[in-house]
Amino acid sequence: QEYTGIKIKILKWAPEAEKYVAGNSELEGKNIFLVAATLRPETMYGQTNCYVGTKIDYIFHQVNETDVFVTTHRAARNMAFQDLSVVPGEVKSLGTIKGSDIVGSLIKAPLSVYEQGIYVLPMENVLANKGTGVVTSVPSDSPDDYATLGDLQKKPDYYGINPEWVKDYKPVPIISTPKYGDLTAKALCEKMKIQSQKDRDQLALAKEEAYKEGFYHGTMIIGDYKGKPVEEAKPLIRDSLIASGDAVAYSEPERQVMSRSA
Ligand code: ZZB
Repeated sequence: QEYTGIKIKILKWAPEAEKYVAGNSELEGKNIFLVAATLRPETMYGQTNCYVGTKIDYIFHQVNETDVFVTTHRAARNMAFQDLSVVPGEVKSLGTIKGSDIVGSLIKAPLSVYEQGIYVLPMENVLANKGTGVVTSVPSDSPDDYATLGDLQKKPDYYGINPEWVKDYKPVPIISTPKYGDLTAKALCEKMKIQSQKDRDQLALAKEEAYKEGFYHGTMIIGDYKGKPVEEAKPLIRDSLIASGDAVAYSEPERQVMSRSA
């Protein structure tokens, strides 16, 4: 699986994370990024937040002289063999943190129209054994992200979040498809009567359909490749994110990827 690892900057850590980072001398002066693995780099304009699993352990690992990535340990190990470790073939851990301690951090995601910053939020279905365990959220085009953001907006107390972290964040029209208009995920969730992130089976179907429709029939309606088919824009946006230093290539051995049906 060939992912794009999106480098998300920290503008302000949540209190627990702040305490941890401030007390860790190895992290001092380093550029720390949450790294989200995506298959849809062309959707990065529409990022409204980023999800972590509250019970997942993340590690701070040093990828070069200046940069530290926050991912699952499993992703760090894969990255160590892909030129993404200061010690080739080895993970250089500078510490660990629980997802729940990162929730509420204010971050800056490359290309997102929400330039003032977006928040790290909890998602129930983040898989620890896929990607980096950090999932960037594009509710306009990802049904899972749309359903989860809806849950958080409807029941902030239940999910233990501050309503301010979700209140002003709406799905952004970024891709137009003939079947579903310019908010594909919203249209699909409504059509399939998906109420929440707990509707796993329906969400798996909606995701499949959103992928297909977006990739084969989508047109960019925002950004440098506005007017171009998604199929053409996708590799161009990926290359430009990597060239600007805002993303890295990250691939994952097939056998490690948990399949949808597993
Ligand atoms: C942004 C995005 C925008 C994504 C979109 C999808 C869509 P797949 O297809 O099953 O391999 N993801 C990445 N890592 C995880 C994880 N650990 N746990 C749960 N979800 C994860 O899944 C790849 C996609 O699943 C990734 O691409 C990421 O969300 C999420 F408009 O990144 B994506 C129709 C999908 N649209």
